[in-house]
Amino acid sequence: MSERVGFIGLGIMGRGMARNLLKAGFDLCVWNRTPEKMQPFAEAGARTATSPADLAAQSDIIITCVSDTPDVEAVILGENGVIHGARPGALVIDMSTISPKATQRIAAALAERGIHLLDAPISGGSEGAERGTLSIMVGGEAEQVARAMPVFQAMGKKITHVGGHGAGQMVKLVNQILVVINMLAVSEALVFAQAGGLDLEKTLEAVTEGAAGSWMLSNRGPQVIARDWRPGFTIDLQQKDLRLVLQTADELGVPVPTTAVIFNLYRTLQRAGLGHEGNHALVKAIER
Ligand code: NA7
Repeated sequence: MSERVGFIGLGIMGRGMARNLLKAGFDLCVWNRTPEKMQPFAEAGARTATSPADLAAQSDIIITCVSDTPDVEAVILGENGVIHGARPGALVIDMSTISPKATQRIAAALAERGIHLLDAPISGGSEGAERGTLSIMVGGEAEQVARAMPVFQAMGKKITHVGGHGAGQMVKLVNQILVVINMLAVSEALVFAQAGGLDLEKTLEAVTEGAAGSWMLSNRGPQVIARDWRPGFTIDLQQKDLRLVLQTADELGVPVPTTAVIFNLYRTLQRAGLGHEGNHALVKAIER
């Protein structure tokens, strides 16, 4: 019999991932801070919990997908957190993007109770979450990665075990450096094209299949042209990830000059009240 799965955090990413677990036939329990978001899952056959501890008491594998480091600490280690309901031998999988160092601290706190942790942050945007095609970068013990594989396969396409606790988060930060520099490239190129009087759709058509092609250009380029700022991933969360990159780079003593510039461009947009828009609204920082 497959293990019972609990899912905490039904946001833009979490809702698609949890839905794919249901579709794959997992016995699923959900909890979300704003309870209304649990309603569609209850209607689709999931159980609902009254707190993270209550969810953990009903689950063998507990997945968290919430915003930032303090939020993961709250739902796992806080009052009514997962740690107060999970049994020894349970597996917690954190799929949020948070600090690699905090991940190691959470793993140690859980290990004292005999509870396992994997860090398994994701890439692929809301589209990837809905289609079950996420890239999942996993840190933790090999035995637990093997245990989690059926769950990962219901949500993702490319699943890579990259090292011990926190290594998944480190690889996710590498991913985010690549994402934002690609985003800046798309932004700069499209502003330049528009200033030059080009037909933007034709321009995209001409360059997408060549050496300049990228996921960002194919998926976000058309959205930028349509000035559709609905988020696959919000500026606020992108900013959070870049803060994690800058903090970690500082600890490692390594320069990340372009990422630092983009961090500040996103800050400009947050100050203009655009933090809820998609990360492809970066183009607005160049247009201004
Ligand atoms: P969203 O759409 O902003 O959703 C965030 C989710 O996290 C949402 O369910 C929130 O509950 C939940 N959340 C946030 N803070 C808390 C606290 N303190 N306690 C409980 N629940 C909380 O983010 P995404 O789905 O795009 O991304 C989630 C993670 O994956 C993030 O780390 C990304 O970088 C990658 P709410 O509905 O607001 O009550």
